[in-house]
Amino acid sequence: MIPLAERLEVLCQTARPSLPLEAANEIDAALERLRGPLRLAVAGRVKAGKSTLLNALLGERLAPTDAGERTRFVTWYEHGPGYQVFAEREDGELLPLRFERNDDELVINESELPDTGILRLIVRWPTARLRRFTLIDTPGLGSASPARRAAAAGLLAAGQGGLRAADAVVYLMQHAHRSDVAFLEAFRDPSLVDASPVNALALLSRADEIGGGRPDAMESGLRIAERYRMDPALKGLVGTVLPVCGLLAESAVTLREEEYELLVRLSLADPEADQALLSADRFRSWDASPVLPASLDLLLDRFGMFGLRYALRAIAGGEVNTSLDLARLLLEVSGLPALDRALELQFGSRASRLISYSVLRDVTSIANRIAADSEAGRDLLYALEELASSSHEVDELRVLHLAVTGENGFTAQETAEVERLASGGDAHERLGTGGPGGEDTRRLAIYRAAAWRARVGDPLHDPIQDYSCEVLTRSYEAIAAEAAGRAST
Ligand SMILES: Nc1nc2c(ncn2[C@@H]2O[C@H](COP(=O)(O)OP(=O)(O)OP(=O)(O)O)[C@@H](O)[C@H]2O)c(=O)[nH]1
Ligand SMILES: [Mg+2]
Repeated sequence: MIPLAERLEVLCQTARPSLPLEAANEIDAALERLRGPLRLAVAGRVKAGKSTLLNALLGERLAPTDAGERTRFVTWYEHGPGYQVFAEREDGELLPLRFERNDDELVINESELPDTGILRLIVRWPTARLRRFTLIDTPGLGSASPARRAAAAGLLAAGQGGLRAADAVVYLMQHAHRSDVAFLEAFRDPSLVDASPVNALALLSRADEIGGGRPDAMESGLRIAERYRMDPALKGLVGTVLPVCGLLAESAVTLREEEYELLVRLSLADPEADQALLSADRFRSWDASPVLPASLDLLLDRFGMFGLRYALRAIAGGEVNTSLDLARLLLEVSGLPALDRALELQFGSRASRLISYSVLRDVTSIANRIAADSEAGRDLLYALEELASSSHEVDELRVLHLAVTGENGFTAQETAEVERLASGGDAHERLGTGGPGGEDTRRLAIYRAAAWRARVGDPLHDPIQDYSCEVLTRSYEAIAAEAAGRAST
């Protein structure tokens, strides 16, 4: 089966010479994305902890964070060979911006930029993480500033010229406010997988603050996230819900030796430390503390009350003996490793499909715009619509969506089977067998195809169930055909 990305490129290249130049250039830019990494947006309400989490994912403090409303512009963190920062104006011009590193933090000179007329900031950085994902930070939804509100909503919904900018989204929620769900609904495309469990996941953010930062805050976070996972409203919108403490994750991945030493000194001040840790105010005004007041402020900013209590207990109890030990422990409790695994499973493994699909949508939207005035545009639009309806990769994503949302009534085991099939892996990965196995692969695929085919036309089925069974039959038939082809060469 020819991959969707390839068919899309051939189709666009064929149409290109007859298209208006501007549209042809836009299409070229959209196709360029097929060769780049997945674009993952971090979204959520103001102060949900988006930029802090993004830094944790990056392993560096590049995104500005603050207790007050901070992120002004949609900001793209892309992999680059060197260090560069630009502002992209709405007319497409790139303005280089000055920046510096201050105490490990990236400080961009953005104060002179106007609130309007700037499409986004682009930070190019040689961070390994960005090879896999381009990360997009967004101003808070519900921001007091209309320009920031529009920027955040525009990125995730229609965006410039109807293009969606992100291939996948991580949505941070502190609580499941009604407006959170309404927001997710707003950028869900019922006809396909747009903001569906296939390309969105939700985080219960700042989970350490649950119950005032008690020692069991993260366990409570796990339980609440589990409840959200079962919530019918969220189930149809996001693949999973995980608790995360971005602050601890960020501190863990950027922990400095001096910070560890300050914590060790505090841990020796028992029992005063226990008293000081009763509240943030007490901690800040801890007169007889063994460290300077400015250091207390710094530690509180970096770790929060839960993190301080957790770290001091671990140090005092001899559980950790080095800054590296502490970083590992904080990272584990922050929930970041679980998030990393979910990102890989949900987005990483099917990145090429998610990208191809969102490029297909972008190009279709360009063709749609020019169709009224250009015959070649109209022809391209028809060809793209035909491609969307005949692409097996798109069909598999659709079935995945139907399975994960429970709309086709699949069991958990069948849903896991669809998840495997819709991954971008090898035949044996898609079949769930241990390794490449020539004849075995073919036989197993034929057997599974037959099992799904037998279910097509079941009188108790609705059309969605029949469609799902047909698509899976074709998936296995294609795997069998490919295995047969390999065996005969
Ligand atoms: N306790 C705790 N505080 C956090 C956490 N994540 C972020 N914060 C703090 O919350 C404040 C806001 O964090 P940001 O990362 O700037 O939040 P944001 O969502 O990017 O905010 P805007 O860009 O203004 O919408 C900062 O003071 C962070 O230190 C967390 O997991 N736990
Ligand atoms: Mg921010």
